[in-house]
Amino acid sequence: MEKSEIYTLLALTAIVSIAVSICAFTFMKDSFIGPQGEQGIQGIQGIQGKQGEQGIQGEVGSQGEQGPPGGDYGAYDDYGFITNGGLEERIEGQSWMPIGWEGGGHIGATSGYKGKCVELYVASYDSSIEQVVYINKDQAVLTFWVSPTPRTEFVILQVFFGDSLIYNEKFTEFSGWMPVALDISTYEGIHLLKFIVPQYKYYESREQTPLVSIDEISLIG
Ligand SMILES: [Ca+2]
Repeated sequence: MEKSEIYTLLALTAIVSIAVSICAFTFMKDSFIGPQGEQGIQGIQGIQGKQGEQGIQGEVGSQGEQGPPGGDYGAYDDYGFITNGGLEERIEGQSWMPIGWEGGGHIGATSGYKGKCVELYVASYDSSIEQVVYINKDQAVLTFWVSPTPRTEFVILQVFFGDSLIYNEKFTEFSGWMPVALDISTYEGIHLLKFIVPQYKYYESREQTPLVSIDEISLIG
């Protein structure tokens, strides 16, 4: 054999050997591992929605009518036959006693229905305010505002006109300002008008004492 023929034979042998190896590998691979699936195509992203149109703004309302002027309150306002029925000004040196009134007991003052008001507290003694009124009629109407604060107890408010008990109310729940109107049969002359929170014999001093607030006392004939 010539030298060139030996080279050719060797080359052919190598080629056949490689081909056989590739075939064998491919055969084994196909025999044991399935073909890999194709990757899916990614979906198309949706189109973004349009923003809605802005609503039309409503028309501007017309301006309301002006309210009635505020009531007068302050020093020495007399409500009918009552002196200082608003309980506004205090007697100097007696911080809680309004001018025109007398009384005693456990009395306070705070913001009222209008301006200031008087507070009558429950105690082991009466808390009261009173005023002598002159009436030139035989019929009269007493009006006032009341706000009870019984706390966890109760609180009683009584109103005397002379010797007559004309109002007697036991409050067991707090209330904001409530109006009270009482018709009074009377006669011309002087009379004692008295607001009283009676003593409570079982009273024990507490942090939060029950009380009744009174404001804007008016007596007209
Ligand atoms: Ca007042």
